[in-house]
Amino acid sequence: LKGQQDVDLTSCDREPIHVPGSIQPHGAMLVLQQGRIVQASANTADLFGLEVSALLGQPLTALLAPDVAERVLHAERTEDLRDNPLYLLSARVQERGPYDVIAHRRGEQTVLEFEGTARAVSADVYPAVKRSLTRLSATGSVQECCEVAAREVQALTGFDRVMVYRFAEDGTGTVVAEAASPAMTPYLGLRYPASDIPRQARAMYVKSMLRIISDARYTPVPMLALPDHDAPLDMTYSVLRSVSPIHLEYLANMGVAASMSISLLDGDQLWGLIACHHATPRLLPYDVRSGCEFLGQFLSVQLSAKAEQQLQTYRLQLKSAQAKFVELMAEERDLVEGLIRHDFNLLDFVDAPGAAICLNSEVVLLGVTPTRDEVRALTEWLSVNADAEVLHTSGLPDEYPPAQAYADVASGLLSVQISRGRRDYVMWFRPEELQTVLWGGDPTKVATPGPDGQERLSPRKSFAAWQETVRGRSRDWQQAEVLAAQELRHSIISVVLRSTERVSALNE
Ligand code: BLA
Repeated sequence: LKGQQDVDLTSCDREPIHVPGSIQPHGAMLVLQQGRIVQASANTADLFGLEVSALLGQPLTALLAPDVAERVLHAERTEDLRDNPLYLLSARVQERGPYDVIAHRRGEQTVLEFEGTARAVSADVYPAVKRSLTRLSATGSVQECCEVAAREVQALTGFDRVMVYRFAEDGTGTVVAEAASPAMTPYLGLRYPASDIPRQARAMYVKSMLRIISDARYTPVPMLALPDHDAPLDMTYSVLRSVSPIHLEYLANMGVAASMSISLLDGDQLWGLIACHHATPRLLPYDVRSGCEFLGQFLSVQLSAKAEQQLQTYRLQLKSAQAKFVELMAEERDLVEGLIRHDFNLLDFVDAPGAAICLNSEVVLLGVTPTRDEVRALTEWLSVNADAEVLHTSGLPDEYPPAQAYADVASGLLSVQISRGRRDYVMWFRPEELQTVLWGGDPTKVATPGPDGQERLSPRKSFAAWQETVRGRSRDWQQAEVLAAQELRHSIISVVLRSTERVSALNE
């Protein structure tokens, strides 16, 4: 534990958060091996009135009544507790409790966790979750699904704030939906750097779906062990795992006393989290958490299905847009006119705020673009340096330094080559993403001091680093967009060919 307190911010990705050697104090932990207690948390005296020294090396009956102990051992023999914490039973220990006993297996060992919680809500959990699932199934888009999920989780748990936090490819995350009590400052739409949830934490959250910090100001309780059994326990699947002190400091800086998060997966990738905050300490009973975990799994499946549907719809939309262009170009007998003159134009084709058509030494601009001369210079560079029929980049200034001057409007380029020799191109531009993002860690704001009085941890520092990495970068082009551009190229070329045939026929 001591070593962990010394962790500094530069080694965030390396902090071994799965083996903290301690737990949160709202429960107690026992580790069994071959029926004997080989590790126990130091707080058993507080919870059960039994010193750890009286438990280590003893059979489970030293703590639990024989019939209760037998139920635990039976479950160990018969149920699949591997990597999967399961609610086992509610038990009294030495006339105290009742406690929720939650068990899972790690290799040779069985981990038992005792939580003392009010179970009054228990009977309502199942119908409430069922209602939530019905509402989630009735949603249309990914966005709507996230909004409903935030509301439902808030209703199930009573947290002050429930957010759906979605990861981008670069690991940054955005609050895409939020249900919060009116007293909370809204976080909706804000974006946070990747380092706020380091890599090993994300990897762990793919394996275990839910974590709760019931009081972010807690003092961790160390695990004690028999001499030959003191290898630190891997707590990936434990419900009482003591969390990173760095993260606790982060929560304190945010004014959050209790936090819970549920993993949202797309296949085996972490798509996002449902993140919950409470201004005061809060412990949810295990069965409510289980209900939330189930809801998270259901939501994950819904999100993947809806994202796939939306992609299909976008593909169809791109296809019909392309068909429409072919029609317009044929009608106009003039390619450029066909591409720009109508209400429906190039800017509706792929999602970009600017486009340019360079044909027969003319440059036509649409929307937000670099200047005509800049575009002309760009076509010269393309004709010399790019031999691909379709070129796409989300970091143009890196590849073509003159673009640094207009990175704000064209950090991203999707370019279709009609004729390389004549420098005929159709292109779309995307702005630098930095310009379009609302940052949660606003670098211009004064930071709140951490618990030790110093501003040691804040999203602002990682923000500065991120800002450097995304300068001159735009949102990525989707594969469907690149393919659509490729197909549009074929249509344009066939129209160009037809019109040259017409021209040469006239000249003959
Ligand atoms: C974990 N960081 C987390 C978690 C969240 C965030 C949701 C999951 C744990 C939980 O459920 O509380 C981040 N929380 C956010 C963000 C919002 C939010 C972005 O509400 C936005 C609204 N954190 C840092 C830095 C480091 C860091 C700089 O900001 C490291 C140098 C570490 N965050 C960190 C670690 C964990 C974490 C180590 C894992 C905690 C654990 O599970 O042990």
